[in-house]
Amino acid sequence: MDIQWYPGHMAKAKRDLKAVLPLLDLIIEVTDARIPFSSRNPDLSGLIKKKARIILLNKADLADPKVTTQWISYYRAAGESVLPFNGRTGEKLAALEALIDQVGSDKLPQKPVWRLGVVGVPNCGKSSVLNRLARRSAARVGEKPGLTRGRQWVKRGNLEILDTPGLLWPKIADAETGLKLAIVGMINPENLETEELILTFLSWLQKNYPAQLGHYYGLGAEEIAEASYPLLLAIGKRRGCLQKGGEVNLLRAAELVWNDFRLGKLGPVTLEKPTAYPVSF
Ligand SMILES: Nc1nc2c(ncn2[C@@H]2O[C@H](COP(=O)(O)OP(=O)(O)OP(=O)(O)O)[C@@H](O)[C@H]2O)c(=O)[nH]1
Ligand SMILES: [Mg+2]
Repeated sequence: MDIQWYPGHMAKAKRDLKAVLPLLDLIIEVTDARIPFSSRNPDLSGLIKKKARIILLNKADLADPKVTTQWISYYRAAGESVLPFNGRTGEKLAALEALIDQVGSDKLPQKPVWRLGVVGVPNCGKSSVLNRLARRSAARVGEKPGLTRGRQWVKRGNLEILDTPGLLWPKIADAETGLKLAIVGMINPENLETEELILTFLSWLQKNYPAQLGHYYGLGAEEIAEASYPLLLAIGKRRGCLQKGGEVNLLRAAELVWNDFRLGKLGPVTLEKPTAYPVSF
């Protein structure tokens, strides 16, 4: 099921989170490294107050490593503990455990057991991170946002880890944020045509990642310099997204690009930088 973020859902997520926060000593805030700003919930800091926190830039394998480095500096400068992570492979798990140890020893020296909560917006990889830490498939992982229901504690050494409810609601402050959340698959906005979404995204990629885009689809500089509509037609034609009569099926072409992006085939892409935030599409 896809979450539409109506006020009712938001209120419920907030209620659930408020109910579990007193149980927790340490928070792992999972974000999507491709949209480190838009995948955070600005209300969280106020809710967790001075609790120990680690910010994970998850799905770092899909993000532009140069920009990830900028985000790490940005968060460190703000006094946060931050780490890039891959919830799918568990790469950097040892670094995460070391960071948990460091933050825990620092902030919770007198506690024998640290109760840790994994929180984040839909589909950012909370369950994947939990399973890595627990070293077993304790929580269900899936493509669809909002998959995890109910509360789960998992024990591991001196850690007790809570999977959910750790669902945060994305703050969709403007249309651009909505587009970014939709592109990475975090929300499924109604009234947004796939073709329109991907045309907007393509023109952003043309400006920001032209070489990667050209390389993956085998397009020349001239094609990349076209408007996004003829570019999408060119991609569709090249990839055989055709309908009866040999014309390009634009929806299929858009879905192909979207899928390629989500699988990381277009190469690492980050949609927002700490320096020039907000990035314009
Ligand atoms: N490439 C990549 N995919 C990841 C990573 N972490 C998680 N995923 C994938 O992202 C999707 C969502 O992961 P989950 O762990 O289910 O995310 P969640 O935050 O628990 O999702 P909900 O419970 O539905 O809100 C799955 O298809 C995962 O395999 C990562 O670091 N890299
Ligand atoms: Mg989950």
